[in-house]
Amino acid sequence: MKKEFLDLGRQPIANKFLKEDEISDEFFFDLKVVFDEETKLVSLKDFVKPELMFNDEYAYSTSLSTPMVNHFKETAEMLKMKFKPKKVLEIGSNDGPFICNFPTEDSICVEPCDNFARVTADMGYITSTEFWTTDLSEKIVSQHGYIDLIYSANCVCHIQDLDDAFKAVKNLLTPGGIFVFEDPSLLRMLERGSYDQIYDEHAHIFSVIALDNLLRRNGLKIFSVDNLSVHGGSNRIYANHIESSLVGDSVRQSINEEMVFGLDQFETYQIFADRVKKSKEVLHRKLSNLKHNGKRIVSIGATSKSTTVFNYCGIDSSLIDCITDTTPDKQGLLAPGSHIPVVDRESVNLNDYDYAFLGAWNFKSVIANKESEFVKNGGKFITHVPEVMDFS
Ligand code: JHZ
Repeated sequence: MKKEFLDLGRQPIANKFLKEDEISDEFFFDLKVVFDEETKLVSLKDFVKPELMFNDEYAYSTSLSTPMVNHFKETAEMLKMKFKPKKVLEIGSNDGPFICNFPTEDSICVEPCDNFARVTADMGYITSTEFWTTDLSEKIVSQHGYIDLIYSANCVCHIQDLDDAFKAVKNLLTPGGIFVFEDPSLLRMLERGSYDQIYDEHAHIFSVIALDNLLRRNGLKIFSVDNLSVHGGSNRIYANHIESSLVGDSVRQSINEEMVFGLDQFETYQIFADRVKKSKEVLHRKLSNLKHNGKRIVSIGATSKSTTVFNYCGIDSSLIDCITDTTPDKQGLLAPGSHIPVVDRESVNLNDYDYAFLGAWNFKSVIANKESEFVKNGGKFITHVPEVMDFS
């Protein structure tokens, strides 16, 4: 049975930045979150049609983020060294920062956002633009054979039908093959109060407990877990066929840590929901008071996460003048739902502002280093993670 614990209100497509004339047709849905008593999986109550989110206008380009490019290079090198894969497939390859570390002739990309699929196809990789399903995995087996490393980052949690997705992996893996995927950690989200990990694309936020249940019922099992710091705390899961005997200590440790926190109990989520409601009130009050006292506020990073925060907390351009973002495809457009203008960082003098809200709080230290001049001149950052606060 699925039990609802959190209502984040009416929300738009988190990565659909708008032109002025698109405002009147903007799509909104109810962002509610449920806990499944049987599998312990946390998911959105109502999913958004994948085509509305993942299409040829998808704005999030991984290659524009230097820390993430480095992360994927290191990950690829580590996997090559440890597992020596001959054939690799990536689910949700975006613009290729992971797959570019593997030879074109032995690697396959799956990427339904056409704008990014074209990038990896131009790099020479076979790229399917279909969503990841058992049908697609059967086609790949018949055309290209079995795969010994299936990798995916920040994409499995986007897949609504996980049973089908995991069956598709099972179909395609060689008997000794491995499935490695990383997504935001539910435990870190609950610890940090980072409810903004929840938005349309994140159909689920994973605990290791829930993944173990779901993978096992589809003939796979987890043999190792790495806790990562990226994206505000993620888990990298290593899975293989259920028949293989290996299960490392990291799996038991992660599950144990989650059990101690209570991730298998509905009450834990009710406590989290109360914290989220309080965070909303405090953030709105803080920004309103600052504005009332004549302070100017900018936001840094037009993230999917900030779409959730701004729409849930009722923050718009009456409180925040603009959002700076390094992604050219977001600049000159309006942020989803809040309609706060997104501008190039270079077009803004941060010294004109008193406060900068961290939409990309996961890059807090990178941004604080880059913007040390702003702090020297008396500027302060605001974040809502783990609590609403300002700092310099
Ligand atoms: P970032 C995306 O979420 C979407 P988002 C997706 N659904 C997902 O799962 C996660 O990633 C993993 C900008 N920026 O990485 C660049 C600056 O402007 O937190 C990006 O637009 N200045 C696939 O959108 C954004 O902030 C800077 O100095 O929440 C960061 O987005 C830096 C460092 C970034 O992901």
